[in-house]
Amino acid sequence: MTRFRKAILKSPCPSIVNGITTASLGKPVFETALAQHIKYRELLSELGLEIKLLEADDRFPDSVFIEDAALCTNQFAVVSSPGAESRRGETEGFSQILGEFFGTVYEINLPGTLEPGDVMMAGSHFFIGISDRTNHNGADQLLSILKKHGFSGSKIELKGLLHLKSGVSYLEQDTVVAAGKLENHPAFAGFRKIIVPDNESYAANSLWMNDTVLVPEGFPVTQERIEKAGYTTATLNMSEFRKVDGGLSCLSLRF
Ligand code: CIR
Repeated sequence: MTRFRKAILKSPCPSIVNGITTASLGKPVFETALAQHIKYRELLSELGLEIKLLEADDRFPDSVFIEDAALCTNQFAVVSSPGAESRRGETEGFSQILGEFFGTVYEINLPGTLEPGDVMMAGSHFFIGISDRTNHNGADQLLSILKKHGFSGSKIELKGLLHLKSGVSYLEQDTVVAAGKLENHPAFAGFRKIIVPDNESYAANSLWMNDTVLVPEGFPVTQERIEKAGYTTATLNMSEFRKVDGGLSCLSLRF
């Protein structure tokens, strides 16, 4: 089973109010986002992770969603190639930052795009969503890196989802929590499934963190189903990040 020891986070910046969004929940309040980010960081520390916190970068409204800038595995890291134009510069300096932790750091290069919100690691297999942000070229670059390290991967075409992990998350123990069309997707046929009701679809982005599953606050049915499946849960208020389409996994790189 995967166990995480470290996480890299990036503080939210005041320009988060201009983050890309499809939600109609209003603009995030920066101070509240900051307070929620601190709670997230404290919870990860309580769960035993050593945290490296990167400074906020107001040039990039979505840069708090650091998950999309890199993919970290137990053997290597990959600097991503964001598909959203306004996010392209977010990966600047990441080879060096990741080099502090990893002996091998790869890069995905244009015209390939890959946002790791589209990458779901399930043991030694990586599911890669093909979305508006991740194209086949980017996914193929990642697949060949994975192969070199003895990992496998497969692509999943997405419709109507920002990222793969907006609709499904791997909770270890051969279990996924899934919403909407992904519930019955053949790619997940072999997994135990925890189904997210339609009105709680945001909670499909729940996050396995060693012995605890983080669930966004306010999604009681999903939380109860995750607990019934045998997990301990903890909740975090994600209201401000949700306003700009961000979920729990987006706020950290874990390894
Ligand atoms: C975006 O649209 O790129 C951001 N507003 C939200 C990114 C969410 N990231 C993720 O799911 N990994």
